[in-house]
Amino acid sequence: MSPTRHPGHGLGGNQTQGRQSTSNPLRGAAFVLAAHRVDQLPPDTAAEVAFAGRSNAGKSSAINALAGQGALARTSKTPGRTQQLVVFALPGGHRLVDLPGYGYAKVPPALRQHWKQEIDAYLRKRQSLRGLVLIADIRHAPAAFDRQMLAFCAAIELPCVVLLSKADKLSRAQVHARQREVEDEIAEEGGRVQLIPFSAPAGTGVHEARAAVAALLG
Ligand SMILES: Nc1nc2c(ncn2[C@@H]2O[C@H](COP(=O)(O)OP(=O)(O)O)[C@@H](O)[C@H]2O)c(=O)[nH]1
Ligand SMILES: [Mg+2]
Repeated sequence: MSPTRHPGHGLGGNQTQGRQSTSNPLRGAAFVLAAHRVDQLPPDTAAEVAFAGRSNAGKSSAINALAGQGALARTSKTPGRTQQLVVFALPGGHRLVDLPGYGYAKVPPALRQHWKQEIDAYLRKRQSLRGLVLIADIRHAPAAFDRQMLAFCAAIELPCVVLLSKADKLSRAQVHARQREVEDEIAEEGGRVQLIPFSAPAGTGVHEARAAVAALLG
């Protein structure tokens, strides 16, 4: 299968560069392509930050909140919809990459294996990759695959930012308690990890997460 390109978007054309673009470095993000294999990605130049997480964790919602755009990445109430590597270009030539969501039971085993291999190859080989943003529902213990991602990042010394999503579902006290628990739950995977309680609808952690992504991109 060949990568799909959106006709209306591209590296050059975006109309969102207004006054706000100076305060939000991710504001001008624009869809470039959706790939089925790592070798279909754009040239491995400049800097890239990848977004990973269980299906339905809130990955697309987080990308939209960070970019300050309502419908940049497609959100869904149906888990398992995004089974592609979706690339967004930033005005400065850097990129955000939405990795396929994992852990969705209804994905056929062969396809799941395909994506496991592609994510693995992507993390190992992508020279422009500067960091990973892992999105995990604050209410749940990190999944086995979340832990594998964290351990993998630690092993290759890739900085990792964990967005503890759906923080609006908990009280402020519960959010703080869960943050400390997750710190313990992921401690054994090691590595440089920044934890940020996050809510797309409430805007919690959005500025902090944007700053973290911008810092990774350099
Ligand atoms: N309450 C709440 N719901 C969220 C949040 N982020 C995502 N959701 C909802 O969770 C579902 C999955 O979100 P989506 O961004 O598509 O998840 P993805 O599969 O990880 O990309 C959708 O119904 C979203 O509206 C959040 O921070 N708070
Ligand atoms: Mg998604």
